[in-house]
Amino acid sequence: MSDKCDLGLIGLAVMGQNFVLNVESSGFKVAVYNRTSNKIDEFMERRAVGKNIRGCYTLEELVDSLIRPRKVMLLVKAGDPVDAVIDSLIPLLDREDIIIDGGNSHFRDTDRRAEKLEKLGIRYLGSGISGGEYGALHGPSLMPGGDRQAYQEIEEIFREAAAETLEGPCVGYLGPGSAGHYVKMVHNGIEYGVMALTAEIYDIMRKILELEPEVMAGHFARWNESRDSYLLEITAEILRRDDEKSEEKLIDVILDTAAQKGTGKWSVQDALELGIAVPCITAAVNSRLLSAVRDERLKISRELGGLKKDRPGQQEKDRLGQQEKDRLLDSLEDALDFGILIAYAEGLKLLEAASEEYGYDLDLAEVARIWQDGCIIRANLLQEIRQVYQEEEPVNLFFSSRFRVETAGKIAAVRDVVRTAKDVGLAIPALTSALDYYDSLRAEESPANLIQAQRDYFGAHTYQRKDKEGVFHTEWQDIHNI
Ligand code: NBP
Repeated sequence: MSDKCDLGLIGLAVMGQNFVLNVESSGFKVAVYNRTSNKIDEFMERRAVGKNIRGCYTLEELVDSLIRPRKVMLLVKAGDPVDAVIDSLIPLLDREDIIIDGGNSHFRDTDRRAEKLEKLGIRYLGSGISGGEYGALHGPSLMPGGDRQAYQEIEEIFREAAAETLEGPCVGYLGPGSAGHYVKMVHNGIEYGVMALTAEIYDIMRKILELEPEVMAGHFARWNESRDSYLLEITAEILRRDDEKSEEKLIDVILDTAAQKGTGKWSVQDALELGIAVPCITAAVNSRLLSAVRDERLKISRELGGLKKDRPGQQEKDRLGQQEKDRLLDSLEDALDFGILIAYAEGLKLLEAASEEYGYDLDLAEVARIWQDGCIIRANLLQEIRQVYQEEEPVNLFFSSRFRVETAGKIAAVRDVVRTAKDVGLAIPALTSALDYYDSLRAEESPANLIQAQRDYFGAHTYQRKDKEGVFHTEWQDIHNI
């Protein structure tokens, strides 16, 4: 038997280390390399001890230790590091060898790299990986795209490493070029949406319902019994956790500013490029931006902050009674379901448009299947979403035969939650945007007739009419006689 390795892995940070151990545990031999060599020592002396893993201290050594055609996977920081590693690998690789970028690369970078490598005869795959540290080790959701033949050659490794559901491993070839990284980007966009919605529901629970974290945790955990959503599950766990450094709950001592690495923003940017509205996801990105300007918020809130501060005397008067609180709590459950469905609907609409524009030829039922386990947005809901796309081509996910009636049935509760929050001045942008998305799409008439007229008024952009074909212009004012 050859002592050569099945896979070479570059980048021994959180994802790399765990993914290597996962692949090795499935019976493959892996060679590893990291730019900073003490991380190789550390890994080899601790987590890799006794395993079929070879530590390599140069890229030459790594490449020489691989079975041909060589399969080299990168799990390094997205951006310039990926180009730097690829440039160092090029002189060492032969035609037909395969490079797999498993990081969160921007899809346009993936297309650029694939094009460059194709000219050299090196095959390229861009693969999204979701599931964080735990998923990388125990089974992530893998979203590969690029050279189809190359995928077939690494398929066995990916299938063994991926999370497993009754419908098979959470991996599948998604399409050419940057299809895999695009799907991962949108996965993260949806993730932003679901996280923002969950945070807004938590905010209502603490500021309007005045619940303790432990009690909120109980509600999230109960709601999650039938939903099996990873993000709801961890929300309940987070809310229960005591702080080790104080007497408080940990959630109460964590600073209220959220960072972001880019995939949410990229989803919104490309949605705008493609002319696809993703308001709930956009609101989630904006929420993080607004949370980050803490100094500005603190200054303004000193004068204007606090629920109902702009309506003095109302605070006590309008405090909800127990019955109203119970009703609101029930509404929150429906509102969260609704918001989450809209976040998925927006993401899937974006994928539909991108598939068309970039020629990915995505199978949305397969995308939903791959997201069913291993990833951050996994939830039972994805089984239903998968069935929708197996059975029909819905004009919108929320309007599919499976979700249409159910969604309409939740709307009164959503309006109740939005109204209550707005009334006391609590910002819930993701849920409000989700509701606006729904209301915009169910409106027979939009107010864009006025916008057409305004554009024609100041810019002679012309307008279309309801009653006649063609384009029209009105001389709204006689500019020569003003
Ligand atoms: P990081 O994104 O923190 O990257 C650290 C790794 O990149 C280290 O191995 C580092 O080597 C290497 N690196 C850098 Br930085 N610059 C380099 C260069 N110029 N040449 C070679 N190597 C370089 O690691 P991560 O959190 O494990 O994530 C890896 C990828 O997976 C990223 O694209 C990330 O966005 C994506 N991802 C992460 C998660 C997660 O939960 N963390 C989840 C899903 C996807 P060094 O040790 O020498 O500095």
